[in-house]
Amino acid sequence: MTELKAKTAVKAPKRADPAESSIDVATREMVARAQRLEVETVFDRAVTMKPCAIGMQGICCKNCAMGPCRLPFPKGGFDGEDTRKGLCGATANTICARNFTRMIAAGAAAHSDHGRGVAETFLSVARKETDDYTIKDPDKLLAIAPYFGVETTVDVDGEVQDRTLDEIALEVAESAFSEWGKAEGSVKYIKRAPKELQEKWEKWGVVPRNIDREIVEIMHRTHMGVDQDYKNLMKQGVRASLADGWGGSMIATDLQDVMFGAPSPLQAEANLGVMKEDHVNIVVHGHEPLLSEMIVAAAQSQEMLAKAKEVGAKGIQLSGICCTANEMLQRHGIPPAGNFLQQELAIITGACDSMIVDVQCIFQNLANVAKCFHTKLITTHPIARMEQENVLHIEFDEHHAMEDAVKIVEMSIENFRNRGAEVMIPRHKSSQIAGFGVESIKYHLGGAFRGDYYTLNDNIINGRIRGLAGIVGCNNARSKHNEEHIEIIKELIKNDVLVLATGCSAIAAGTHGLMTPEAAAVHCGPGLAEVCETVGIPPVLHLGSCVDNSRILLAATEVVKAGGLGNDLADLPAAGSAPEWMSEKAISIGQYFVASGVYTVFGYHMPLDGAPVFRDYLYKEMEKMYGGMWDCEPDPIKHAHKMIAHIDKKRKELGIDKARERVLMDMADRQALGME
Ligand code: XCC
Ligand code: SF4
Repeated sequence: MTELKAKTAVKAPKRADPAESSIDVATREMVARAQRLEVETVFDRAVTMKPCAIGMQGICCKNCAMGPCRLPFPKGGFDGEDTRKGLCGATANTICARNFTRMIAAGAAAHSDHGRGVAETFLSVARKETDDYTIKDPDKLLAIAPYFGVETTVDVDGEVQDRTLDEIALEVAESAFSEWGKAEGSVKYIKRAPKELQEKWEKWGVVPRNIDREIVEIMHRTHMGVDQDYKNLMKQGVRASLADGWGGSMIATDLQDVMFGAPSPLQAEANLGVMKEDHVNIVVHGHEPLLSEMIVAAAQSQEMLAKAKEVGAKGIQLSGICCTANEMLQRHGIPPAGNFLQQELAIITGACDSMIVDVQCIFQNLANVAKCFHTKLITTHPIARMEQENVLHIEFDEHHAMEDAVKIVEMSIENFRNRGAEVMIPRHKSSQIAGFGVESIKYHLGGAFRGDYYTLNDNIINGRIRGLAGIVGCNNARSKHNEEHIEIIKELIKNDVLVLATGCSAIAAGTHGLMTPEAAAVHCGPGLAEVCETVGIPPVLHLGSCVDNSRILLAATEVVKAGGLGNDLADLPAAGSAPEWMSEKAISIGQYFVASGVYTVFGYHMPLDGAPVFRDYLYKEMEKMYGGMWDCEPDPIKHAHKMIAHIDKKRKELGIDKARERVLMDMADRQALGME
């Protein structure tokens, strides 16, 4: 026994192979550097720790203390009846569906609690309790007011007059804030969906009442001994996911736009190479632009620049990780230093003077990595603290937001003095055009006279654009970093599918050079390349952070409204995908895509294999209800082609499959004639 112990003690810990860790050279370099410095990263842990085989199947129940009950699906299947039961009699379907809906609850809660914070801050703005935030985009406020039942004009003695912005803001803020807990009615933004889709939701009884209630009800229904019918459980799962996508997330996006401005296209860079050795490097990581907007303003002030020079730095380089990166990129052109799996690596450069985090997707291991360098790791949100003693907590409050931001920036500047000699920033970075949104797509792809999405629709109908794909979601240490994202996106654009990207997927696309207009000539099929070149857009449009998936829903709704492509999102030649998903938020997103009529394919793996009947319900039956359904395909090329096959099926149903053949033939003919 002691001998055995001694043996394991001397055995060197397994390490990841840097070349296998990522398709990105900067990431590989940093993984190798971490290993040289003996700093452990997620990549190493992924090779030493295997995922639990029972959990992978989605059939472990620990919802009461008579369990955990584990109901693995036997390798060879069942000879006769599936008699698996937990102590209480819960079937594999029930357990799997309970676990799945709880993932939706957690994901919807994360997005929507973020949204609540935004609504709360907007209420402070409207009540004039803070000067740090203002209304930067009054047009957006006027555009959303009607959905909250707020009039933008008033009738004075038979004359229509504009109401003041202050009045409108206050009413919108109060109405928006009440979406989380109102006693009656239903989530208001549901009315923004195409009519046919709303009717489906009514028919299946999944129109969300208020945002919080749907999440709470999942927790109730999945408590031991409550809902024991996977279909009924999923009904609630759908309802909560809609409260996220068409509720909490959509309100978050809109009110962020009102306060910080709706994004418009801009040029920026991406990847770890954006950090600068001779600058103070502040890396902001997490999800909420409430904080990062203030950090951006503080870091760009002359006063802070002067302070940075005092400590010997040439300036302040701000960059982001995960969705905070996307928020700062979309509105200010601040570059992302990386996506989810690159968070530890930004510190491993040795040049990260501070990493500021708020909520979601933050590795606790950041604290351990920060210990090996001079980096100050600062938590800022009351609901997200870390136990390690080297982590600083500076609580951020919207009432003195700028003050907090200045304090954080000053501390980062001061920490530049503590830089060690061991700095190594990878040289790799790419340039990209980001900053797209519903409004800017309208501007770029709208018709000159008819406005709206006419030109986009026209190009879909004539077949130059084969269809649309929403590629979203995380990285996952169980798959090679960025590989699935990039291979799937490349395969789609090669086949003339225009890609709308958000979250860490969008950062991957930017990092690998797919978000430049020039990428069209290199990677796209002839139809899509022609459209991109004509209107000057990249073949992959950056639509923002994960709450901004609501922008994809609204862009698709605009396409339906512009006409010629059916009456519902389910009619569109479109598909969704989360190639390297890991977060419960991705499950909520996937579910609201599916329930909105979108065929949605996840990569890696889904925790459903232990309950094939429930899995088939998601993969097949849901289509009959909502027009969209789940699927899973780890192989990136097959994954892309499943999406393309769905797009082609929809083109056929719309009767526009022939048009595409004609266009491509024309193009080939023209090429043959030397006209291209
Ligand atoms: Fe997190 Fe939003 Fe996933 Fe990236 S994509 S790993 S959730 S940061 Ni949202
Ligand atoms: Fe087991 Fe039922 Fe308790 Fe779940 S709820 S742990 S299946 S007894």
